[in-house]
This record gives sequence, structure tokens and C-alpha cells, in this order.
Amino acid sequence: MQNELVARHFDEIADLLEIQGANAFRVRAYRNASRTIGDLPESIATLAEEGTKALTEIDGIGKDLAEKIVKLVETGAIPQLDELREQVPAGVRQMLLIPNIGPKKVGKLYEELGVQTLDDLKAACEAGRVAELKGFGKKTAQTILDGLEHVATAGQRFLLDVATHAAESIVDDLLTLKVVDRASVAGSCRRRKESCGDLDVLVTSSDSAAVMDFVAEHELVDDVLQRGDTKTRVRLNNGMEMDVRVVPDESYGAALQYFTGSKEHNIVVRRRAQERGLKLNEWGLFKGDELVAGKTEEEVYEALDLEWMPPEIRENRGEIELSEKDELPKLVEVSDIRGDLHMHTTATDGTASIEEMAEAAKSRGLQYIAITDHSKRVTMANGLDADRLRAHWEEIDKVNAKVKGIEILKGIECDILEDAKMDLDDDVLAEADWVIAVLHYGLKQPRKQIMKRLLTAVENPHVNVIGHPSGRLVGRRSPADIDYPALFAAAAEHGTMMEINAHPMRLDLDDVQTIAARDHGIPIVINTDAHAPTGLDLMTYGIDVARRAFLEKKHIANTKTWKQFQKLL
Ligand code: DGT
Ligand code: CA
Ligand code: CA
Repeated sequence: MQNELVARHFDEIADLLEIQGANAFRVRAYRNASRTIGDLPESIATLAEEGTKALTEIDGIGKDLAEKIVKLVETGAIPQLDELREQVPAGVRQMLLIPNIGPKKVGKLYEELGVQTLDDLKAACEAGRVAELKGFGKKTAQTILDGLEHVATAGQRFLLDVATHAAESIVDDLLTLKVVDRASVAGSCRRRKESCGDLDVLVTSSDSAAVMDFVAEHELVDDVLQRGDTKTRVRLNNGMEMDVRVVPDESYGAALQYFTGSKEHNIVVRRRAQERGLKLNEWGLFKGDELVAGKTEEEVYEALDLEWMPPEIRENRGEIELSEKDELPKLVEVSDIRGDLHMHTTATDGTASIEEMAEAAKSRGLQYIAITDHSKRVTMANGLDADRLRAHWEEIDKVNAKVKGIEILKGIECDILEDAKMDLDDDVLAEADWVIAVLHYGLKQPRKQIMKRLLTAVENPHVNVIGHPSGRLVGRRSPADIDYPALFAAAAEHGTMMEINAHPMRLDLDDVQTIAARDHGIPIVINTDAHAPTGLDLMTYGIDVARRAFLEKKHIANTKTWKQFQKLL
């Protein structure tokens, strides 16, 4: 379990306590714990395996918190959090998804207006009851109404890292059972989609009832919603739902193919079977009543004259044609990555020193990194002005000379201001080895102004890459309004790269935008934006995006060796 995910459990405790109007000190203790864990240089899960003692040595982690962390790492759940989730109605918890409305406000709405669902809340806004609440007003009521629309269209979906962790825990546990032979996650999680609506798990077993009993009693499972002979649907303790299906061994491949989807991919594959006088369903590929293929995905595809396709590309975006012609790309893998060009240190809002980040990158096999702290506009993160930045770069030079086996670039994550000026002057940017330009503020500006800002940055000769171009947060914050064809055309012309920010909450560029960027021949960089050493491990989610965009090693600039990368620069 990655630190990031452990941290989010404590944030959720803080949120729910705050909704309940708990003592501010208690709430703060959990918020601080969340930050401490998120920022920890070591893996919290590894520490927790040594027991509570190792954990209590961390500043701000007492015995009580330590016990909760151990429990979470061992079982995937914290009993207190489970209780809180039961106490606060699901509809009220969903209100936390409304942009710009925090737990304190949600608590007030719940306590004072008694709203329990998003519909209640909408009605209360429309009746003017929300605007009348102390501390709310007309503007906040409107923010809520706008936000409700956003929550309704997004539906209740879960970030890929949350989904992956739950699915892998349960699949791994199922595989330890004597009666279980094969087990796998399917659905959107296997396709590595940025968010998952629910989880789909497939199992082969000699004893279907035993599998379902095991799932029902699993620590991550809260309720059994439905149970049949071969299928059960359960709700996990984080609210996510999961289907577990027990399938016959000879159908496993066909079932895996079917339930991995996507629906759009399946429709084309099934039509292809029909064209060959065959019938494809989750039980197998049939000629009349005879099973032609079904045990493995490979044999199902092969029987349709197709090469097996990695799940990430099964979206009917041209993968079938490539497979048919034997021209599938060899998708990039996390082990191809040699550099990470976006990370923070204690100079701004990171928690580790330059040297600690460099050592952490080196131990993960990287050959080069860029230290890219914030520019001054980001006052919240103690952003750097020219003087502090130059002093910081001197430090980087020193560390670079000292730490062998890794190159450390002097970088900056420079804001593109609302008026389309860069936050730092050109003479400063000219001294950098690596400049990431980003939008942080004014994301809601009209397209024209957003494009003016992005194009100014793209055309600036000192800017190497546009970081997290849209500024969206998956399921939480809308992207800036960008004309991507115009952006990519300009980037291609000026030799500016595009980032896939690998943080599971960002994944920005997304998969579709990445395909377009590649078509423009723009070098793509996948970066973690790590704020602590363990943040470097999130690279894998950026790779997921790249793979969903059919990208190969050659499309990604930071797969190059240091020598090759220098040439590109
Ligand atoms: P999600 O859960 O919304 O993130 O997305 P998926 O792709 O996991 O969708 P889900 O859970 O509804 O169904 C899992 C897979 O089952 C889906 O990817 C393809 C297959 N499937 C479900 N319904 C249909 C259908 O009506 N037709 C076909 N061909 N396949 C389906
Ligand atoms: Ca699903
Ligand atoms: Ca499903």
C-alpha cells in the first residue's frame, strides 16, 4: 500500500469527523497524520510490518495512530473509519465531491438543514434555504448548484490507485485459497482506466460457494448485495462495489476477454466472430454447440485471426486493425523509464532535500532527474523568486557533484500567470537546465485567454515542457478549456514537449490527448511530480496512460539514456 493511499484514509477520517462537528484538535491530528504519512521518505507499509514501535518513532505518530496504520496495512481497513462511514449517510459523504465545498460546510448542511442526499441538497439550494445559512450566502449556494451537476455527471467513480489496491488485495487473497485455481481482475481496472465505476473479478474454482463465503467475509467487504450460484456482488468498505464471478476453467479466457471489455471493443470482436460463422460470449467461442476456444484469451483471439491485445488498448481505438495486421505496438513499460523530470524539495512544498530525492531516484534505477520547485506565484507553497531560485540551483550543482551515478538538472516549475506572462523573467529561465511551464491559477478563464497563456509558454524558447496541461483533478476539478490541436501544433513547431503527469489524481495529459500529442510528433515526458521520495513510485500510473495511448518507448523522451536525452535538450 503506497503512502499516498494510506494518507488518504486519514484524510477521510478527518473529513468525516469534521462533518460530525468533532473537536478541531482531533480533526487536525488526523490531517497532520495524513500529511506526515504522505510526505514520509520511507514506505509506511514496510515500517508498519515491523510493528507499531517503528511507527511511533515518526514525529506526530502516537501509539493510537500507529495501531491504526498497522491495522490498515495488515487488513486494508481501519475499524474507526468503517464506523464513521456507517454513521455519515452515503449521500452526505458524496457532498464532499462537490468542488470548493469542504467538510465543515457539508456538516452544516447536514446538521442544520437535515439534507441527506444530493437531491435534498439541490432542493434546499433552489428553495433558498442554503443561501440563508450563516456563512453561506447566494454565491455559495450557486457554487453548490453548479458543483452538483458536476457530481451527477461524474457519477460515483473511484481513482485508479484506490481501485487497483482493493482489487489486488482481494485477488491475491483469493489466490491463496486451496480451492482457487486462477483469479484476475477484469473490467476498467484491468484496462487501467483513470477511474473505475466498479470492480470485476473472475475466479476459477472447484468450490464456488467457498469462494463466495470467503469474499463475503473479506476484511475489505462491507455488505453482500447479491448472491447467486456463480456470482456475487459486494460493497467494499470504501463504498466501491465489486462483482466476483466463478467461471469454468474451459471458459476462463473467454470470460476474462468478455469482462475486461471495453464494451466497444467487445462489440467489434463479437461481430468478427459472427462474420466467421462463430458465436462469442462469456462462456467461449462456439461453432454451433462446439466449444472452439475459451480457456485462454490468447486462444480466443487467435481463433479470430487476431493477436492478443494488452487490456489497456481495448477501447476500439484502432487496436483491432493493428492486431489483425500484426502491427501492434510494443507498449512502453515502467522499466523503460530512465529519468523523472518533475519533483519538489523542501525549497518549496516537498518534504525531502535535493540529495534525498536524488538518492531515492537513483535507488529506483533512474539515471537523471530534474528538481523543479515552484515559482513565486505559488505563495502557498513558498514559491521561489529569482534570488532564492539561483541559490537553490547552486545547491543542486553541489549535490550533483557529490552524488555519483545520477544527473540532477536545475529545473523550475514556472507558473504561467493569468495575464499570460511567465512568473519568472527570461534571463532567469535562460539559466535553467529544464523549465516546466504550468497553469495553476485562473483555470476557469475563457478558452481564448487559456490558449494565449499556453501558447506564450510554448513559444518561449526557455520552456521545455508544459506540465499537467489542463490542471484537471480526476473526478474533482474540471480541466481548463484548451484547443488541443492548436496547442499541439504550436508545440510541434517550437519543439516544446508535453507532460503526462503520473499522479493518480491528475493523469494529465489523459489518454485521448496523449494520442493526439503523439500524432503531432511531440516528445512526451512522463513525470511523477513527487513531493517526497515515495512519490517517485507513482510513475506506473503515468505509464498506464501512455499505454492506453498506444505509446512505445520511442515516443517518450524520458526513456532515453542520459546521453541521448542531453542531445534532445
Ligand atoms: P466501469 O466499471 O464503469 O469503470 O467500466 P467497466 O468497463 O469495468 O464496465 P462494467 O463493470 O460495466 O462491465 C465490465 C465489462 O463487462 C465491460 O468492460 C465489458 C463487459 N460488458 C458489460 N456489459 C456489456 C454489454 O452490454 N455488452 C458487451 N459486449 N460487453 C459488456
Ligand atoms: Ca467495472
Ligand atoms: Ca461490473
